[in-house]
Order: sequence, then structure tokens, then C-alpha cells
Amino acid sequence: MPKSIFLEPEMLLAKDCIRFQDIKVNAYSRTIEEECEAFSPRDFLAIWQDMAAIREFETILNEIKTKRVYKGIAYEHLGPAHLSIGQEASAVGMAFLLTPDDHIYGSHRSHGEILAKGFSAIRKMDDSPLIDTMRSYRDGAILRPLEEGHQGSVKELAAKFLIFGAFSELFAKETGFNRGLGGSMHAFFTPFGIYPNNAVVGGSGSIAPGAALFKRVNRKPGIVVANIGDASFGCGPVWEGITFASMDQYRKLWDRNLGGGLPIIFNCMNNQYGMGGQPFGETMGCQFIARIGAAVNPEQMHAERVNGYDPLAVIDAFRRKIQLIKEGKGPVLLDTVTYRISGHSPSDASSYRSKEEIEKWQKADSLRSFREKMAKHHILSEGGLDEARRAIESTVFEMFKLAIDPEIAPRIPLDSSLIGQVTFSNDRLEKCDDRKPELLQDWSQNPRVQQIRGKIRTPLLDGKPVPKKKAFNIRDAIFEALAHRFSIDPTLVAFGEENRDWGGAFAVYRGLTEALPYHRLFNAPISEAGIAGAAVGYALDGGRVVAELMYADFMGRAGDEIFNQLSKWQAMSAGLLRMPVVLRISIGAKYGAQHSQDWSALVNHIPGLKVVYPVTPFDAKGLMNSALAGTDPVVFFESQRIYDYGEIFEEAGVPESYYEIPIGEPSIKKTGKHITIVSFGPALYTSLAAAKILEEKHGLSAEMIDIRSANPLNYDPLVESVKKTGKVLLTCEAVERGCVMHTIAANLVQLVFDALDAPPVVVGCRNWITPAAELEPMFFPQPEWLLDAIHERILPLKGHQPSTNQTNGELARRLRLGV
Ligand SMILES: Cc1ncc(C[n+]2csc(CCOP(=O)(O)OP(=O)(O)O)c2C)c(N)n1
Ligand SMILES: [Mg+2]
Repeated sequence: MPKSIFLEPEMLLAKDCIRFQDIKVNAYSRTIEEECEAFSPRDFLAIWQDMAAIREFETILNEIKTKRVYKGIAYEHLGPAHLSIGQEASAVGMAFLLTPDDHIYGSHRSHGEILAKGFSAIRKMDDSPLIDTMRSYRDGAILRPLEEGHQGSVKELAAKFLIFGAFSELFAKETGFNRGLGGSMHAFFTPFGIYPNNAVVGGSGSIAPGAALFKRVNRKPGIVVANIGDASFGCGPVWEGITFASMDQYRKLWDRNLGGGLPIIFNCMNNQYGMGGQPFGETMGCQFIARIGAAVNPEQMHAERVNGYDPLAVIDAFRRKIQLIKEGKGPVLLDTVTYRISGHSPSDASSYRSKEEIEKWQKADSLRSFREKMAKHHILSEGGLDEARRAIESTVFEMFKLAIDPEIAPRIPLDSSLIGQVTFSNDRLEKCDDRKPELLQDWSQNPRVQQIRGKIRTPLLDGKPVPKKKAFNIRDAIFEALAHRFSIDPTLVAFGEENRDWGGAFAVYRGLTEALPYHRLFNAPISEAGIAGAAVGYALDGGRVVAELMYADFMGRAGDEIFNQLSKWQAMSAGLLRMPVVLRISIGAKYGAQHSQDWSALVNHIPGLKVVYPVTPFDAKGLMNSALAGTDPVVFFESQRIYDYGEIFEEAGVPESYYEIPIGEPSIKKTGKHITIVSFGPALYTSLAAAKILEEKHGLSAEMIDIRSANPLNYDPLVESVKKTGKVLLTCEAVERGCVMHTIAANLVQLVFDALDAPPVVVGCRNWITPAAELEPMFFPQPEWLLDAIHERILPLKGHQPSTNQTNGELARRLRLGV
């Protein structure tokens, strides 16, 4: 059980000091003789050629960006090119020992890492799987232009494939790894273990731990490397990712057989600059990124600084760190010192640094020094090295020419709807792996299951409403859906703050603790970015996740992970990746301004997210079942206020058996003919109260529609209803300005304008803070607000005396004031 550490005051209050171990700095000391025992001349030649290929690849990019021509070949590249000229040794050293099972995640400056990892994977793969991979990848779309006329070996063909696929991706061509939808800063090719790179600084810092978690939980081979820049260590999500990756529980509470600490290396590609700023001496104070490890755990993350200008020093560090990870001693932090001779981007005039500094690093250039070392020790001749360099440069140039050729490498047509098709995968996938799911008990023995068995699942019991305590409620509904999927999908894990104790913060998970081993349900640190980021990484690596944010108000802490990562990778992969993540987010009340906000409009605005908000047990179970069977990211809102509500709409009750409600289908909760009331979230119950008054006092029947899902949304039932009633009021519990209901109102005006007797009216919360619990009725829509709004702006209600001001004049006044 979670409470596992007894806290002794004598120990915690005793006088002592914290001791640190020395953190090694550029301590590589292997002799060339030792290296010659470890590596063959072929290996040395491979290191050399990989570095040369990266240099040429980026030189071409630099030339076409700055001069629009390279060796007489003109091309205009509109997109970005964050070059890493100077950093080649650190990329090749990082990738050299990694296998295709080892996954790298990177940054906006990762062309070099992509190529290095690809070359390394190609060398480690047998020809037959290699050719199969290339032939099957997007049905051979990248390979086809290269195969014809190719004279050399399969591995040489694969090198061309890698370079051509990368160039094409950068140039937004169909022949890119991801049909050009990823581009320079997001390019990746998973069969070689190259996972998404990230335009958001430090983006991979919170995602890669999730990939490592996937390997740990699912006992997959390999490690994960997060290649991130020095300046990214100023980003909160990177710290959260490190915190998530270094939790004690992996080694102290989880089954030992899983392998211990997360298999991850945070590898700082420390080029000394973050655009024009200098982390060391200017924008940060740690002086050495490696120092950060000392703050993280007693092992100090095995951190050390490595000379990233010597590929052999980097390889040596990776060899030692991979061994530590195999022993379960991860995570690891490497501070790989390098230097980007190129500017931040080709338009960068490098005004923030001196020419002399650049020249000094050019003199220390890793290609030059490696060549000298090889020649000096008679490992490879200068002539042989130069010849090998010329050969790979020629291949890179040839691939560049092919990638810019519009016949060989076309773009997707501008009128293509491909992006729309790949924004969601819309698949159904029972399980992400075939293993038997790990469970600690049979569900029939589970206390929660037993408790639920005695509950009433229908709206009425002996003709009377069911008392709350006896009703099968929304909590139970979500629990049942989760228990079902946990029993089927072995990869499914759930994590978030307070998930394992107390049945989760809101008791939805009560019973899961007994049923699931630690690694399938665990507490995360208070790291919303770390939680959402890990969910993304877990899914990218192949698993299914339910992650939880305790309050919607904390989405801000995970803004990048939700808005830029969770939502975008399916489209940026041109549909090759899937994102089976359910992000449970509960919406609070009673806790004031920072704990009671419905932020559904924020996620609804972002393309690539499905947004649901069920408010009945029937809907909660059916929609959670769909979300968990799907392959798209679903932001699943839940209202804390109504967790214990039973079913009052579905006469047949909530089925015990499995069923799904398709995401995007609104639900008509009550039919009527005089007015349509559309709601999202718990405003359904406010509408119900208003509808009752309309009926009883005014003889008007309201048709009540709960949209249940903001995106996607089938408007047909709404249109049909409004055609029938001619009037529509829309309500939700988000602040009115910019809420989901305004989008729906605007769309209804477009879709059904002719049928409307009056403009749609939106009633949301006031455009101000959520006040104290006692004052909430001045913030959340009340039934009278709805009636008053109908009376003033849609249909005068005979004998109705408004108690609030819902007139258009008042609306205009509030808009003018911005509240
Ligand atoms: C979150 C975020 N903030 C700012 C930027 C703009 N930006 C792009 S690269 C960069 C510098 C990053 O420096 P570092 O992490 O050291 O990587 P390097 O560019 O040196 O490889 C900045 C500030 C961004 N892309 N993302
Ligand atoms: Mg940097």
C-alpha cells in the first residue's frame, strides 16, 4: 500500500549534512589502444562518415537558406532550418551504440541526431528486415524513387532512404517520413528508433519519460534518450519530466522484476547558447547542467559532463550509462558539451558572440580532430578518410537533388484533405498488446465491484427516486469502464496525483488499488506537465493511458503538453502514430477562483483533441468505454459536484454489460416542441429545473439536448430540434465569453438561420472569478437566469417577473466593460 515509509522524528530532526559525490567533467581517459580493442577500423570509418554526412546535410541546408543555391542547384526552402554544424560528434557519439529498440526524442535542432540514429540503426539491422521496413513503410513511397537504379548494398540503399526521407520531410514533400506534415523540427522515423523531435524547447523533456515508462511497464527492450538543449533546463516541464522519471517508487514500491528505475538518459546537447542568450553566465546559474543531477536523487542521476567534441568520449559515456540503466539505476543525466558553429538559424548573424570564439571552435572542429587522430594512430589513412567523406557527401547531394525534384518528390496538393483525415485516427483498438493483463485479483473479489452490485441502476425504485446512497452514480460508471479496459488492454496504465491512495482524489478509483499492481496505477508527483507529457510519451511508444489532472484549473500547468503535444502528433505523423490517451480532468466547485473553472473551451479550440463532458452515469460509462477503446486523445471532463448523481434520464437504467456511446453524438434528454435548450456539462440539471418551470408555469415544453461532446459534434439532432422549435437557449458552466456554447450558437445560426424565431441565446457563468462557495449563485447560471433570458430575448413569458437582468442592453453593457 502507498503508505510505506514510517517517518521517525529522531531521524528527520537529527543534525547532519547532505553529502554529494564529485561530478565528473570531461573525464574520458581511454587510450587509443583501448579504443582499438573495442572498435574495428570499420567502426571508426562509420563514425567518420556519419559525422561527414550530417555536416554535408546541414551545409546544404545552410547554403540554400542563405543563398538559395548549392553547387549550382537552386532551391528555395521556406521552412526553418535549425542547424547543428559543430555538434556532429555529440550526435554520432550519442547514437553509435543504440539499437533500433532504443528510442530517441529530440528538439528543434535534431537533424544530426536523426541521421546519426538512423545510420546506427541501419548498421545494426539485418538486410532482410531492413528492406522489409523500407518496402512496407508507407507502401514503399519513400523507397520507390531510390530503388530503381540502385547498384550498391541494402545498407547503402537504406542510408539513401534515410537522407532522402529526411530531406523530403524538411521540404514538405510527399516522400518525407511523414509526408511533409512533420517538417524540420518534428521529423522522425520510428522503425529506426527515431521518435518525435519537438519545436517546443524542452518538449521532449516531459514526453520521453513516458516512453521510458512504457518500456518499463511493458518489459520492452531498449532505453530512451531525451536529447534537449542547455537552455531547455530553464523550462518547468523539463524539471517535471526529470521528477517524474526519478520517482523513488520505481525501485522501492514496484515489482523488482520490472527492472527498477526508468530507462532514460536526459542528454543535454549543451551547445552553450539558447538562441542569443547564454545559459551559463547570463540566464541560468547552475554553470554545469550536470550539477542539476545532484538535486534530483542520491545517485545524482549519475550525472557527468562529457566532451561532446570527441565522438569516442560520448560513446564511452553512453556505454557506461546504458550499463547503469540495465542494472535498474536510471535515470541518467548527461551534459554533453558541444558548440554550434552555425547560427541559431541561417538568418542569425551571431551578433551575440565574437568571431574569435567561433574561429576557435572551428579550429577544434570534431571532424578535423577525429581525422587527425585516425591518421596519427594509423587506424585509417587520410586518403581513405577523404575518399569516404567524398562518397557520403556525394550521396547526400544526390538525395538533396532528388528531394527537391517535384516529379520525384511532389507535395501533397494544396486542395488535399489529408490533414483532416489524419487529425484523428478514429480507430477502435481493443488492446495495444496481446499479453495477458496483469491483475492482482479476480474482479468478483473486488470490494468496489461487490459494493456496486448492491446499487440501483435505474432512475426509480418502486416508483420513487433512488436515494443518493443507493444509486449507481457517475463515479461507479467511470470505474466500471476503467475496470473493463484494464482487464483487456495489458498496456493500460493510470496515473496522476493521488491516484492510488483513497481511490483517487474523488474516489473514482476506489477498488482499483486492490485490483492493479503498482505499475498499472500509481501516484505521480505534483507535476501536471510531467503527467500529461508522460501520457503522450507512453502513447507514442505504443501504450494506452488514463492520466488525470486533479482540477481543470491546473491545465495551465500542462498547457504545452495538452495543446501542443497530445493534440498534434497524430497529424504531424501523417496518421502513422496514434494517441490513445484519455485525460481525465475534473471540474471543481466551492473552492473559489482557482479551483472551479470549466476550461472546456480551451481544449475545444485546439485541433486534434476530442472533448467530452458526460454528466449522467449512463453517458459517463458509455463515453468512457468509447474513449478507452479508441485511438485518439480524449479530454474527459468530469464535474466534482455531481459525481454522486444517479441516472435520472435513462429509464432502462445503466447496463451492467459493456456498451459504447459514440463520441460526438448529442443526447436528447427530454423531447419538447416550444424551445430547445442545449447544454454542456452539469448545466443540464439547471436546464432541467428551468424546463420544469416552463412546463408547469407557462405550459411550454422544452426539448433538452446535452451535447456531451464539444468536439467532434454531430449537429443534425440540434438542427432538427431547432427546426421544430424555432428557438434555442444554450447554457454551460464555463464563463460565458468564448465558451463552447457560443461556438455552437454561431454554427446553428449558419446551419438553421431560416428556422430561427429569435437569435440563439447563450447563458454561461459571469465573466469574472468564481467566488467563494457561499457566493456561487452569483456566478453559475441559475434556473431563473435561463427563464429571464428566454423571457427577455427569445419569447416573452406571460406573467413572468424577471429577477435578474438578461436583456440585450445589459449584455452590451457587460461586453463594453469586459466582465
Ligand atoms: C517553449 C519555447 N520557448 C521559446 C522558444 C523559441 N526558441 C527556439 S530555440 C530556442 C533556444 C533553445 O536553446 P537550447 O534549448 O539550448 O537549444 P539550442 O537551440 O541551443 O539547440 C528558443 C528560445 C521555443 N521554441 N519554445
Ligand atoms: Mg543550446
